[in-house]
Amino acid sequence: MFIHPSTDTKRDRIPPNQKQTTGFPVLHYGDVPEYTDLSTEWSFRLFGLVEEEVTLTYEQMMALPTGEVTNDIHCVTGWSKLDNEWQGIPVEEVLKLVKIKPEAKYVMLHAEHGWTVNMPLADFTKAGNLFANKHNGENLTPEHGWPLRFVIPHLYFWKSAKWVRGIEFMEKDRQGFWEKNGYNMYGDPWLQQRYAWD
Ligand SMILES: Nc1nc2c(c(=O)[nH]1)N[C@H]1C(S)=C(S)[C@@H](COP(=O)(O)O)O[C@H]1N2
Ligand SMILES: [Mo]
Repeated sequence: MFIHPSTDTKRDRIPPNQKQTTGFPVLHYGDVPEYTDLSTEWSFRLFGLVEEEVTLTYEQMMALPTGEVTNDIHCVTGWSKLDNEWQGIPVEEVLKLVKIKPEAKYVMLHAEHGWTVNMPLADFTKAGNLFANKHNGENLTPEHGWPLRFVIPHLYFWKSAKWVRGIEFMEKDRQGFWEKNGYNMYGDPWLQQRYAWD
């Protein structure tokens, strides 16, 4: 469960230069993936700096223990959406399947169509982060990331990869898709780390 230190009033939960919305805007680059059979068209790969790589089928991924997290979404384009309930597989459950090498300090999440996003390993492994298949009790819709999206509550929402298909463990930080296009390597909404120079 993610609880931000300043949850006393809603106003204190909106970072600088953000506006609250009650809708759920859809934002991404490229096409929404379509699947006819997840058992043959989908897999989840853990690779890079691990002792042994692992590839899970959809069935194997969905058989892992589940958890929940509540967060406030802060999109770098300026909208915030409070009190989102996510259900899915906690990162810690997925990480039990591999032995991460000590030199690994960053991860790159790989999503459908080659889309990527980077973050420090220490942020990725924070309690509360999960691979979600449900939002507010309903299955994710295709445009919001079905069948599986990452959710990292403490960073801008672009770090929450939709249609996620794998985790790469890395020694050095590398830019993901939006980071190559000028977004910040880290993305703390409270520090307004929107662009590379922030
Ligand atoms: N695979 C993928 N995930 C992505 C993106 C993307 O382009 N591709 N965009 C990010 C951005 S910029 C935002 S703001 C959120 C939007 O999620 P939503 O459409 O569910 O609101 O998804 C993030 N995850
Ligand atoms: Mo975004």
